[in-house]
Amino acid sequence: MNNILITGGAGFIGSTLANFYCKDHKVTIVDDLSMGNKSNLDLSDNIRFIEGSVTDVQLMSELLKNNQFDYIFHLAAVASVADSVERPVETHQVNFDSVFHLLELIKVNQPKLKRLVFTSSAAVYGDEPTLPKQEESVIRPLTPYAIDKFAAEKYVVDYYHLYQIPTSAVRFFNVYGPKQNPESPYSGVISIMMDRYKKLLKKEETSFTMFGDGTQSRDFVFVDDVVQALNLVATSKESLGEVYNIGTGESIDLNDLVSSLDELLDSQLPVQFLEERSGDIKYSLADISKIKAIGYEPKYTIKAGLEKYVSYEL
Ligand code: UD2
Repeated sequence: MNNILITGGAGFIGSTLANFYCKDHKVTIVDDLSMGNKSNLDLSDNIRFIEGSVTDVQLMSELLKNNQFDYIFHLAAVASVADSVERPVETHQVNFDSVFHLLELIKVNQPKLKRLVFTSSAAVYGDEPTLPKQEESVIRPLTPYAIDKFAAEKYVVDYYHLYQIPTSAVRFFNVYGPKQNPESPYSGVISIMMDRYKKLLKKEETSFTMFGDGTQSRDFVFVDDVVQALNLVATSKESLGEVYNIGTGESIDLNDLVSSLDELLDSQLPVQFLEERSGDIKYSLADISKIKAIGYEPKYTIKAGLEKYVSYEL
C-alpha cells in the first residue's frame, strides 16, 4: 500500500485519480475547494482530506515534513487561461510558485519519494500551427497560464537531472468526463454541452453558444484514460525526468461533436453561433507515440467516451 499525495484532489481530474487509488492505497488530498468539491470523492477510510491551498507555505511544509509519500501528483492549479490573463500575479502563485516550493520541500523532506508527477498543459504549444504536437514541437506559451505551466514543468524535469529528484511531467490535451464542472464559460466545452443537453431533456429552454463556426477541433481525452496515463507515467522507469503528451491522437471538430451527442441522445441541441473567442486555437492534436512507448493505449474513442459520460450523467 503506497502513500499518495494528490494536490487538487477534489477537482475533476484529481478526484477521479484519488477514487482510483484509494481502493488499494492511502491517499492524502490538499484542495482549497476553489474549483473542486468534496462530494467528488468516494467515501473511503483511505482518503484523508485537507482543506487548504498549495500556496500555503506553512501547510505544505508541515505536510511534507510529517509524512513520507511514495507518489505525489501535483494537479492543483487555476485552470482557467482567461483567469490567468485577468489575474497574472495571483495565478502565478498557484500555477508556478507552489510547484517550485514543492520541489524544494521534496528535496529536503522526501528521500523515499518514488515519483512526483506534475500536470502541465497543451497550452505550452500555443498557436504554432504544426500538427500533431510532439513533445519536442515548438513551444510558444502565449498566456500567463501557459508560461507558468511551461516554466514549472521545466523546473520539475530539471530537478531530476540536477538533484536526482524522481520527477515526470505531462501535458494534458482536452480532458472530459464525469465531475467536470460546467459552471464557468471556461469550463471544458463538453461539460458545457452536457449541461445544455440535460436542460434540453428536461424540456427547459436552452442553447449552446458556439464560439466561431464550429470547425475548430480538439483532441478530447476521456478522464479514465488520463488516470491510466498518470499511473503509467508515475510507475515507469523510462519516464524519469521526461514530459509526455496525454491525449488520444485523434481529434474531432465541434460541429461533429454536437452531431455525435445529438445522435446519442436522440435530440437536437439548439446552437447559437457567436464570434470566435479571442486567442482561441483553431486545431489541436496530440502525437502520443512517446507515452505509447511506455505502455499507454487510450481505451476510449470519442464515441465510446461520450457514451460512458452520457450514461453517467443522464
Ligand atoms: C484547453 C484547456 C485550457 C488550456 C488550453 C490549451 C480545458 C477546459 N481548457 O482550452 O486550460 O490548457 O486547452 O490549448 O480543457 N467553446 C464554445 N462554446 C463554449 C465553450 C467553448 O464554442 O461554451 C469552444 C472554444 O471556443 C474552443 C473549444 O470550444 O474553440 C474548446 O474550448 P475549451 O474551453 O473546452 O478548451 P480549450 O481548447 O480552449
